[in-house]
Amino acid sequence: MPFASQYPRITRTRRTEDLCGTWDFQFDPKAEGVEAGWAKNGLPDPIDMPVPASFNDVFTDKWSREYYGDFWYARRVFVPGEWRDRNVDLRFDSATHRATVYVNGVELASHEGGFTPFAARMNDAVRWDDWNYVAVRMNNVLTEQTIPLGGTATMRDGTKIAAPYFDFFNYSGLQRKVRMLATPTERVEDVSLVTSLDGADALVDFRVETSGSHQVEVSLCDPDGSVAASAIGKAGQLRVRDARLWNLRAPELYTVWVRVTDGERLVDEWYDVVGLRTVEVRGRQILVNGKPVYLKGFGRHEDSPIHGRGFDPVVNKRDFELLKWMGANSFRTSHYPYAEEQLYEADREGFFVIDEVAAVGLLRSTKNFADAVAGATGETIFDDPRIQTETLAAHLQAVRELVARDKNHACVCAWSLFNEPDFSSQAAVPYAEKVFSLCRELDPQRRPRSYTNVTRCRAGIDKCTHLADFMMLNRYDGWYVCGGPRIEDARQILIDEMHKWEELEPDKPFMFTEYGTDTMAGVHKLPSVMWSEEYQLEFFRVQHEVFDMFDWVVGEQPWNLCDFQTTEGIMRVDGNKKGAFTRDRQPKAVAFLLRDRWTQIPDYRDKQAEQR
Ligand code: BDP
Repeated sequence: MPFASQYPRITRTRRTEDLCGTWDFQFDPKAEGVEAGWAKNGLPDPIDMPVPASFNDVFTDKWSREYYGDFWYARRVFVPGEWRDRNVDLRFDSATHRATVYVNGVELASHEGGFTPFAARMNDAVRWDDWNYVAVRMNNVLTEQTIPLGGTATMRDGTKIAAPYFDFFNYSGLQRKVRMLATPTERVEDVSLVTSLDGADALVDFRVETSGSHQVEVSLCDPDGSVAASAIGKAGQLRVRDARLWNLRAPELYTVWVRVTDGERLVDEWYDVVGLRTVEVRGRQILVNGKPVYLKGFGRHEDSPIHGRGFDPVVNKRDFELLKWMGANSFRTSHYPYAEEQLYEADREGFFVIDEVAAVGLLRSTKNFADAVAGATGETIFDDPRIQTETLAAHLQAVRELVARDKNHACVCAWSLFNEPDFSSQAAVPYAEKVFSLCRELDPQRRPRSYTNVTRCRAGIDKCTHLADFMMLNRYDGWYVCGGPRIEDARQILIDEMHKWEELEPDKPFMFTEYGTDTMAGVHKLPSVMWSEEYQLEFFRVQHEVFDMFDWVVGEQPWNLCDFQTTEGIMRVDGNKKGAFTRDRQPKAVAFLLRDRWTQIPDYRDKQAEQR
């Protein structure tokens, strides 16, 4: 598989062609397309489908929205003859959840995993200076051996629908950009940058991989465009004097240029926009550039009406504006890697991103919406041998692709390697160790690693806390536990648990990565009841009072920024309603509460010093 984690750029040696727009589309419920020659002869009965978008919500019939199985995208692409001596690749920013790419009927590449990019090299199949037929066979079925995990429910007439092990709709399709790239055959393949600080200077260690042996030049331009440092060689160190650092909500950005040269001749050139900063966990604090931070923000989803999970720069922009209006400084990419453009935006806005791999659903429970799975058997999911082999392999590959794609982003300050895994059994430990150590090995910046701890694995039950560099808690005391009139019990349960954590993990910072209540915008009640805006306010006040009692709680990210679509069921009213904003991005009362609180809490905050 050609290397695809590098973000596509146009430079003196590289070209890109945008392939977004209208594609042909067809469902293939009998999985007959390959044998019937659809890849070569064309889709027999296609409809128009916009790319990028989830296919689901453009339809007006249920069968199409819920479609679960094989489906195809196709279009014609003109490939210029002057690209003959280049590598010409089709680059898919994502294809959910798996895809096989054909050009003129020739199978070129397959990819598994719906949230990371891949490329298909066209050269061997292409007709130069001519139109070429690109067909993509896709499939959106999830199993216990995929990341994320899911199952299948079969209806009486044999129709299959998704039974995801997670609480978001199984949106599918070509949900992000598709481009054709022309790059030199000898080219920059990979770049890794690691910043350390030396007084007012930044030291940037670099490592470059190329597909040849010509000389490599690396230079760093400051935010004004002047060269701040440069060096020759595939590895080395740049010293940036009086560096302008990337800080939380006060980012400065440099441009790194990587060139391959043959004497006077430029062989290849690629650039990236990067921020210089350090991030580490020290004692019970998370430090950016050596200063303790307090994280304020949300768990989010890539989700909006009609587009589903389709990349939408307008919705993304609105979300960043909402986050800034609230005084937030961070978010978690719950529960899958987000579009690369979102990370570049976070770099530019100075947000601390907890970058999550799509490992959600490693838990057998009805709360996890796993209709396909019987209730608690006493066995945990990690006791299953196929989880320990095939699922682990898929998980490790997802970590590889995530770290390769995102390792140079300044905004990516931590990795979330699981969402709410069932770490209650010892069998989880060797699995989790492998995931944690692979991430450490691959990340040149050695960022802090964690996972979100689920309520059923409260303090003392979870067997993997020793692996996390900091702890992330998802807690719903006051919603799933002791809701409504019992909210004071919920407060006490949470306080008791925090005291227990204090004893068990006295050296780690903690943050809350989920807490919230489903709230129907516009439902009001005095005194409050669950689902009303007043109850959401009451719940948040209680949570914040508890967080403020502990100086080692260094962040709060409620669930969720916005209401979002889920599968149907008795727990959800047209989706999950825990947003501080509605799905169309308008505030509930709690948005004002959070804004009042967060605009008072500085981004850099030494809570321990405050409470001494
Ligand atoms: C947690 C999950 C999240 C759900 C949330 C909820 O991490 O995906 O949407 O609970 O129940 O279990 O709202």
